Amino acid sequence: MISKDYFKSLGLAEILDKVTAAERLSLEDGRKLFECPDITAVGALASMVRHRLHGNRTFYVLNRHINYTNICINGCKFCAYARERGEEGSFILDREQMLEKLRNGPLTPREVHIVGGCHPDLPLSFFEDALGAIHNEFPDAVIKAFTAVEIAHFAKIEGISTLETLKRLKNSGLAMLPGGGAEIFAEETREKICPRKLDSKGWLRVHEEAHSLELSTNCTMLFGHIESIADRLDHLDRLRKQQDASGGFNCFIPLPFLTENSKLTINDPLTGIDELKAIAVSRLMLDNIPHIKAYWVMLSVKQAQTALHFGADDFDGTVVEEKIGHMAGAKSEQALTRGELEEMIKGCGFKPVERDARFNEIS
Ligand code: V47
Ligand code: SF4
Repeated sequence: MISKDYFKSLGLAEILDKVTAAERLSLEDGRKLFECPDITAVGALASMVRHRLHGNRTFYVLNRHINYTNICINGCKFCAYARERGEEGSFILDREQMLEKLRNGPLTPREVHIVGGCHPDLPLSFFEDALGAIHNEFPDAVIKAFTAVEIAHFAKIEGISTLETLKRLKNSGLAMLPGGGAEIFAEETREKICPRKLDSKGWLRVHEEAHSLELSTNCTMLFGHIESIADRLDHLDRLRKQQDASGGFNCFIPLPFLTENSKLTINDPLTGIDELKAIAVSRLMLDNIPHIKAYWVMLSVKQAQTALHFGADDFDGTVVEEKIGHMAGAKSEQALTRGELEEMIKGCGFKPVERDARFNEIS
């Protein structure tokens, strides 16, 4: 237990008081936390919040990722996954191929996570058809599909609004949106790393619309590239404000930038300590988002385990087949079994709890 005097010596006494009283932290508080030289003090504060919300429980889900295409018109600088149409290594999975992956996988997933690049001309009917078939054959699996960026792209191709696009996909079985595509909201930085992508306001608007249709969503932040600490805090603040307004974010996923095969060169790659601090500060700033995910694919399994002591409460899932992080150099496994997830969670002193995609506990 770290003493109050020690927090005081680090300039964090006021923040300790606010965290104890469950009061909202200011952006200035966030800056102090990022500047604090003692990561264990920041982690202890985040752990207080994590324990208040979830006790000793750490969640996991039996899920499966499906990436339906890597053909993408956006050309984000950091992305090692996307290819141009006709380029070697480009692919598209049709409805049957997606179904085959689900039929032949090692488990019956409770959550199917479907995302892909922004393909130049796949029509909305292609996705309605695929979701409808998956929903029909796997009615117990929650379909979490398409980032806000893809939703806005489908809407543009179809010449309809993003709200209408969401409604049509919901009618075909869409239950949740994943959190990808948020990257970093600060306009100047976003313009440098993903100039063609849906802008920040658009990303937040699509999530607001999803929330209005009672589709819950996740949110992310890509960090450790060229963004500043102020950019990170601004990002967390915009998410917190959106959550105050529309309330449908379930889980925040901090994504450390993986540098391999990326056109974005950076001077200061993240250390493990930087990653843990960003996770802890996210837990502390996002007082209105229930869950923080330690996404083992991007963090590595060992770092994800450590993150559970720095504010994270969800270990994500079995995943089965992941391409976005692995094409960018992720050294983590492709898949984990239920047994491995449970052992890893127990191994760091937490109680594993299986959840569904909406974080309902499965008994
Ligand atoms: O939007 C792309 C990121 C995201 C790299 O909602 C990279 O439950 C690191 O959003 N290094 C996709 N990150 C992944 C994602 C996600 C993952 C797991 C669960 C959920 C959820 C969402 O991956 C992209 C982008 O921000 N990304 N390239 C890279 N080189
Ligand atoms: Fe396309 Fe997504 Fe890669 Fe950007 S991050 S180039 S939108 S696949």
